[in-house]
Amino acid sequence: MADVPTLVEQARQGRPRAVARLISLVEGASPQLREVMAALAPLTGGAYVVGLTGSPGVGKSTSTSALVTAYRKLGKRVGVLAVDPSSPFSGGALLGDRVRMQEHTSDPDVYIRSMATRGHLGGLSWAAPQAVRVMDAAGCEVILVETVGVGQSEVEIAAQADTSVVLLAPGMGDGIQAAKAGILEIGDVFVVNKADRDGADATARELNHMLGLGEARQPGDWRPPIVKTVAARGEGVDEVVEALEKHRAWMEEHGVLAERRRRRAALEVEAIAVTALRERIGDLHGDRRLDALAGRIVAGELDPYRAADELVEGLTTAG
Ligand SMILES: Nc1nc2c(ncn2[C@@H]2O[C@H](COP(=O)(O)OP(=O)(O)O)[C@@H](O)[C@H]2O)c(=O)[nH]1
Ligand SMILES: [Mg+2]
Repeated sequence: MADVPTLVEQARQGRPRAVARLISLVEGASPQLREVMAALAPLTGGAYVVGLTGSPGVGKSTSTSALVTAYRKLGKRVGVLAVDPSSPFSGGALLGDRVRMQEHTSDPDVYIRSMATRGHLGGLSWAAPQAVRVMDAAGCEVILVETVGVGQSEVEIAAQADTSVVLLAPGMGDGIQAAKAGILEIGDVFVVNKADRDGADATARELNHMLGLGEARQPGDWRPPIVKTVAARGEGVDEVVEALEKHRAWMEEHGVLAERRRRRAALEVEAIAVTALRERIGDLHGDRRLDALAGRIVAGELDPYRAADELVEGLTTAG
């Protein structure tokens, strides 16, 4: 068993090993998580959380690393969470990320963590926000969350970041894909990376066109900027930081930041509650209650909706 009060105190002082231990407790869904989160709650809320999403290979890790460099120049303490929804923990993609992050691994003011979510019930939805909380409590002023934009995950990242950055690159057919995936709606800042390659201008133009076709904007609404970068050489990265800071200022001015954080907290609670309920339903498989309900459905005495109601009532009252 971990000594939670000591770990929390050390994390609060910014000790990397304590931060790492606490995130391991998150990842392992430790029974001590409740104690950890209770202790961390009053220490959180100071971090600005930026999500980076985009297709594999677009340059998210390279951009993240370049953003770390830029924020370190500004003297900020930075957290990086690379969430991979598909690969196992020691997967190749994460190995590549580790290489790209190498220059920061000896910096005591940078916390880097890769997190695989495959095999977690509810996936990214509950684990990543708790890891973000740990980094937040450890005094990270900026937390960069990298994830692949597949399926639901870009929606999830939008829910858990203060600002969402969507990355595209020329020649990846990203324009059309982006529109299909609904990725245009979630981007607060768009980055066309690999601007050293042919087609970057065309991609930016196409994107600009598609953004312009969206719903009519009110004066004062946020118009997502498009920034061209060569992340591999750090070019354009200061402009990305500038766009992020502008978006953050705009959100604060319009009450959007507080609103997003409330929505994020609500989703966090929901994810934890749903996971807990699912676990209890799972427990019931070896239980006579579900079996008895199933028997009554087969016998025509009960319909499945009524049975589900009874099951849920049983779950929430049985404690
Ligand atoms: N030409 C070019 N290559 C880049 C640039 N940024 C990243 N890359 C390369 O693209 C590949 C994928 O980058 P990575 O950051 O791992 O992408 P991720 O899968 O989105 O995290 C790597 O080989 C990078 O070196 C860039 O600005 N220009
Ligand atoms: Mg990556």
